[in-house]
Amino acid sequence: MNLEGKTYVIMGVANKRSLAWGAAQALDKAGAKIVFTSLSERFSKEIEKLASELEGDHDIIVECDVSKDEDVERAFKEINEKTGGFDGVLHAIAFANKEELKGGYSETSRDGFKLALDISAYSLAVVTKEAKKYMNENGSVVTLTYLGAERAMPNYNVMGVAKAALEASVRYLAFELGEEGMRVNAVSAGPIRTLSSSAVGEFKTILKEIEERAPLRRNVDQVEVGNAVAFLLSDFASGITGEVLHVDSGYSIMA
Ligand code: N5H
Repeated sequence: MNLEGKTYVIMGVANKRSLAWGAAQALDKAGAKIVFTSLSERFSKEIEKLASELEGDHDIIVECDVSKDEDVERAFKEINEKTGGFDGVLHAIAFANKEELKGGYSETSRDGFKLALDISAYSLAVVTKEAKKYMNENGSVVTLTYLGAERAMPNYNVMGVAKAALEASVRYLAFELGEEGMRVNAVSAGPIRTLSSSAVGEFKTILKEIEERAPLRRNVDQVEVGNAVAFLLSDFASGITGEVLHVDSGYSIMA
């Protein structure tokens, strides 16, 4: 895949295990230019260090807190000024309070629900609103989701509800942006050990079940998710919008 001359915005790299980092590697390999957004200076430092290992020169890091409308507005304005327009955005951002990722869903607090839905689902709408002002023709937005949006899974709880809202948002945004030739899709990744999954107690059991039951009998990794993200961001996927593409060794087809 050759993406020379293309520029993509990646939101949500926390460290080298991040799925967003898998996407950065795929885009870099294809020759694209990457702009990173980071929540705070702490993450900016980590991204700077990681980006220096890539082949291309990706020196633009813009701080962006998706919980604040004016921050998203400023960040995309700044990205546009620095790049002169871009071809797509990867939204790889989610958050839920730890206490709500265990036990029963009925125990979810009102504030915890609001927070999870705000950061994990609403943020895609505001990011898309600001990004579409500056995206080039055929621009593409991609987000990350998980099977817990479609099925009830132990402990995923409010995140499952947030991902269901995120997947519905993908469809509504795809309908809206389609008129301008822009696309919106999601990649539903199989479980992968990352900073956000590091606190999950039963993670080993979840990975083992995929090895036993998924058609490919193995787990997927960041690079495989990153390659699928790069495909959806690219013109190779020009006929695909509003879609949720599973990159999960086929696990989701199984009864
Ligand atoms: C069924 C499962 C296992 C249980 C649920 C895990 C859910 C994880 C997603 C959220 C986004 C994780 C999260 O917000 C953790 C935070 O409470 C604490 N962590 C942090 O604050 C770190 C420092 C920052 C960087 O993290 C964030 N998010 O900002 C699902 C798993 C099998 C698959 C999985 C892990 C799915 C997923 O959505 O990530």
